[in-house]
Amino acid sequence: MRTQVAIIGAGPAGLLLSHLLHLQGIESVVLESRSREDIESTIRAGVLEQGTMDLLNEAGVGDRMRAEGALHHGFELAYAGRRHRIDLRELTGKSISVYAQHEVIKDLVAARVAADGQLFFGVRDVALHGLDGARPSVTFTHAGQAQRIEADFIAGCDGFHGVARPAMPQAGREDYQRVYPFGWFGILVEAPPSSEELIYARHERGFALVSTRSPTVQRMYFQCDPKDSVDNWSDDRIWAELHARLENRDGWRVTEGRIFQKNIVPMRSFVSTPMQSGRLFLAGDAAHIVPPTGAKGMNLAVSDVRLLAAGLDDFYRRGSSERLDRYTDDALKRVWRAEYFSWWMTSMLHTFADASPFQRELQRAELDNVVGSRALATALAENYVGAF
Ligand code: RFL
Ligand code: PHB
Repeated sequence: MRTQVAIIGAGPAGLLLSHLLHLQGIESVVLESRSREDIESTIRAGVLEQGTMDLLNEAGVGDRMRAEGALHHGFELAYAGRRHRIDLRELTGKSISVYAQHEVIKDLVAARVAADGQLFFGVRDVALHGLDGARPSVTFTHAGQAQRIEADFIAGCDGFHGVARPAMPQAGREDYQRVYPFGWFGILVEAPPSSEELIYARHERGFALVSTRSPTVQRMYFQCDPKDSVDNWSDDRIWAELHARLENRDGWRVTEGRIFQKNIVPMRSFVSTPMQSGRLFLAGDAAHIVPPTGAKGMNLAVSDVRLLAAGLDDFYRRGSSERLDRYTDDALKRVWRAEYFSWWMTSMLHTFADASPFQRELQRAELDNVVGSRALATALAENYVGAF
């Protein structure tokens, strides 16, 4: 088989790249180890920045997002019994949308299928070859058959645990990492929204987040031990913990409902550089991870592939590799700002078991500063909507 760009991974990065390339008249093949049903039902991110919405709209895959996603013009920071609104629209002129990542995946898969795009699901044994030459290739197994794709370029969009990053030549690589001593316990609940906007709450017992998915399904998270097991958490224990962490002076309470999914996610910050080597380019979680507190992961995957698609367009249309050569530098500017913001939000809102009383007071003072200073609230809002 022969194509222009072989794409490994059908997450937001791989699928959107394939779709953008198609709009530019560039051929690609997407290889995904999971099934279509699996990628279309895995619950992950929920918050889309305005720039992500704009790109999905421009690329013609925003119809369902506009109809079913919920536009949010602000969110709340809750601590010490009080809720404080961060008015995103007033502070930045921009808003965000809450639209589940697996819905974005469904829209992108539908667009690729409608355009007769080549997608292979359930592939095994993906291996990369010839990365230094002008003719790299990928071998894999599909439906029991050994296959080989020759390509001009390979895009590693296969997430944090994929094969593309480990295939990079090791000389000159630099990885940056921080693993947090906590995780997030996530639940999906059958209930109406408890609040019109997302609530990020800091409490002595730990962080909690009230988010949403639809008028009938809600998404909530609370800080937990990353080694804990969902089996230790009965529904009653979960609700007691959420009520405790969301306690407040105005009598507001989170609305309970049937919990139909529980999971625990670890938290890390990670950046692997450079994001390219020869004809191999990494995009999204394959190159970097942020803790979810800043809601940046999927948005970064989208901004990486926007740059990569533009670089490939220049290469094929004008024969210029200048933009491709700059890909790592261009992508990392945004990546590091998002890394900083995600670390900041995480540090400000979670409890750290080893924090001294002094550090705990500083954390509260920092929140007082953010909600009390228009300048700091604006900086927070600009980062949250991705206005950089
Ligand atoms: P993905 O989505 O992990 O997709 C990679 C795909 O590659 C496949 N794959 C392989 N395929 C072939 N061969 C191999 N050897 C392969 N190895 C892996 C995988 O099966 C998969 O389908 O990476 P991508 O495209 O870079 O997208 C990144 C985002 O998924 C991620 O950053 C976000 O989900 C992070 N995130 C959030 N991001 C936001 O922008 N806003 C949010 O509100 C938000 N909330 C979250 C989040 C992530 C969370 N979890 C579960 C970590 C909330 C949570 C709880
Ligand atoms: C979500 O709805 O899944 C969500 C929202 C905001 C975050 C992270 C996750 O910061």
